[in-house]
Amino acid sequence: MSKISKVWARQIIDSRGIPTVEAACLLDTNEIAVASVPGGTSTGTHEAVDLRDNDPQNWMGKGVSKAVTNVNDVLGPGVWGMEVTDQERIDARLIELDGTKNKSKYGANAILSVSVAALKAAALASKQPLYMWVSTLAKRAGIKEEIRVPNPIFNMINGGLHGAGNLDFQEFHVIPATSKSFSDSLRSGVEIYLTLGNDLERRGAIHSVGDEGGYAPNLFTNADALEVLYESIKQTPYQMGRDVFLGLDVAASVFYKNGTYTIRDKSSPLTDEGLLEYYKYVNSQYHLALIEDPFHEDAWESWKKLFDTFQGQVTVVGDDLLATNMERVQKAITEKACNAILVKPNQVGTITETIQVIKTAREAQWKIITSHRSGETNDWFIADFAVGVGSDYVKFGAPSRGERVVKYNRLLSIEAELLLRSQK
Ligand code: 2PG
Ligand code: MG
Repeated sequence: MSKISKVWARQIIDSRGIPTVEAACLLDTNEIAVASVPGGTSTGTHEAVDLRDNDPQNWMGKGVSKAVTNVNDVLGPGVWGMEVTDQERIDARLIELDGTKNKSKYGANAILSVSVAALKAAALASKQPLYMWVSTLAKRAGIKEEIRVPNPIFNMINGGLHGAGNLDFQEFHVIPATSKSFSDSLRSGVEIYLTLGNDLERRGAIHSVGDEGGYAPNLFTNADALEVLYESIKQTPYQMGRDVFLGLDVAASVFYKNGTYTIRDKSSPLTDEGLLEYYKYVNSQYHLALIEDPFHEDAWESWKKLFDTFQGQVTVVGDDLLATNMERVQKAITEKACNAILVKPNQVGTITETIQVIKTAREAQWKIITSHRSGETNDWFIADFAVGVGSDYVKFGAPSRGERVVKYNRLLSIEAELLLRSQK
């Protein structure tokens, strides 16, 4: 038995230089765990509130000193003395203290920092690797999946709000076949990433990398990005449709305005029907394995139509649509709007609520994709979390940039550790 004796927070910066919250949880047994929270750019309107100071004189309005104070003055003292392995009670206490539906009083960033710091401290207290402790909690919640190292989804080209401003779609993915081990998948991801870099350089299109480590090239249309990716893969030993597949996170809410979608590939703005036709064309050319956020976050009818059209062929992933929110997940299950969820703990604000959402999605036979945010720190917690809840996939960006690589490398280390344990 270990009790929380103190929790405190501070402001640090994320991979884009934007402030974020880091919290520490000290136990009466003297163990201490530190956790920091990520931040998004293409944040859905249905996400829990990421509390910012909004003071233009400081940190360009992006400071989190209020969230830090909320941890130090209210949330931390609120969980002092609690048994650290009682994550469900700790999270229930945090939710109760905040008291709002969208965590707007103290901030989901403040609340999640405490929730994750407690989770990490509990793993130390129970003398288990973090992924095993997460698995214990997942089982406790009724999730049946065993621990597994998920398949990576690599974001090779960054567009939308994460790129250089000349591609509308946010992410162009390469997804290794699920039959591969994680280490083999990582190797193919890296080889394709480096080949793509050389190819873009040869075409005179390279423009450094975007927020998530994928290239942010000078290309003319979204279809061009898919074509370049396709051509690069052909130069590697990996066969498209057998060893690797393509995917898209369109993040369509970002370019949806006044009822239409404006993309470079078309001379005039598209209606929802027009955009669906365009996706059908793209799929006929590139055989997408998945498509995330194809329409804006409240276009339920269009989502249903697309899901119906692509059923069995393309995995349809809800990110902004679902916002890791139980009510929206339940609605999407009933309405048959998608069959996979992008899981981001900071969209909801506590570990317990995130696990409950995963359980509900699993019961509907959805695929689980555990995800980073575009603004990350070097905290690799999300890798252990993904393994512990038995995710099918992880989306941690390109195999480049420290804050992305630290998570992929953690998965390598877990893969090796699990092998060692199985041979004992
Ligand atoms: C997304 C995420 C992560 P952001 O849309 O899937 O890739 O981006 O963190 O900016 O919301
Ligand atoms: Mg997304």
